[in-house]
Amino acid sequence: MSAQSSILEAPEQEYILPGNRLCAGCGVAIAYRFILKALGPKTLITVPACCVTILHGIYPKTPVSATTVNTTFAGAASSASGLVAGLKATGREGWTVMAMAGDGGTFDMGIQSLSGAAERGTNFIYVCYDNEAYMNTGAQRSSATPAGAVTTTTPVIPKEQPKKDFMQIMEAHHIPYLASVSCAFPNDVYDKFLKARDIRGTRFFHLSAPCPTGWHYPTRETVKIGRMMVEAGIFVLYEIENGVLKLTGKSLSMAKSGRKKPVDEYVASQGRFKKISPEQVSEFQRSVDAKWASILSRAGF
Ligand SMILES: Cc1ncc(C[n+]2csc(CCOP(=O)(O)OP(=O)(O)O)c2C)c(N)n1
Ligand code: SF4
Ligand SMILES: [Mg+2]
Repeated sequence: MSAQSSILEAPEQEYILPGNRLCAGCGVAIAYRFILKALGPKTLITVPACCVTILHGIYPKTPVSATTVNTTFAGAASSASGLVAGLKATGREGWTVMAMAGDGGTFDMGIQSLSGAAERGTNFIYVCYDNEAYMNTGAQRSSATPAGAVTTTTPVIPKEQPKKDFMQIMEAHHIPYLASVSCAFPNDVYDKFLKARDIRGTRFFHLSAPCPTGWHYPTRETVKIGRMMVEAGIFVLYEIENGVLKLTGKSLSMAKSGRKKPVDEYVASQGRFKKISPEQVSEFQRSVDAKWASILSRAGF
């Protein structure tokens, strides 16, 4: 990607009006605002059951000024496939179809419809916003929850299994564009969605979206926590276009400077890690370091 846009270069047009039902400090809303600015007015959205359904509100009132389908939990990609087919059948051109689903609705429940749509090369954007649990129903563990986190279904012994590497799964579908983005870096979000809008075929985004309610940190710290994730290499900002991986933004400057923070400060910043064992922290650091080294080597560092 060329030089990053300044946040001030994003259009003034807002597609999410002030006032919605998300928790204070929710990370999803920051990114969603810039996603919609990048995609523009000819965007059709489909949202399965998740916190973003709550943002969209109860029919007929909504703070989002884009036409949206509220679909079944596992059905985001099949619903998007139907929208794409409908546009084609009725001869409507120039529209972007986007599915906006949570980690539960993607890593777990929606994986089969997403895999099918990606294999067919369906012309749409799929966004998995990852708050690392089933938050809308009270923070149950998902396969995106990191090891060491307490959730309402791992309340005594924290989750033991590591987070699923979903980008690798999506890359195996050989789709033209995949990217990771964080709500703490909205200019990176804006630039990547602007680029993805004009690519044809299945485009996949993994969006890191810290959640004060489920991660147990003060609502004012969402951006700080999101930045910590990137600065420790826990969440790496990159894009893969036709198989070529490029680091972007903060992750690119970290690779150039050779500086990466340890995971300790991140772990200590959230109540969900209050029962993590020293062995789990060491394993967390080891797996982050291994992944960082492998991404750096792929990016030519
Ligand atoms: C088949 C089915 N099972 C369970 C539910 C209940 N349900 C609604 S939202 C949700 C959690 C969604 O988690 P995720 O996709 O991670 O999104 P988040 O709530 O974290 O934004 C669940 C379990 C449902 N709507 N449909
Ligand atoms: S539970 Fe988390 S992701 Fe859901 S609205 Fe609240 S802060 Fe946002
Ligand atoms: Mg979730």
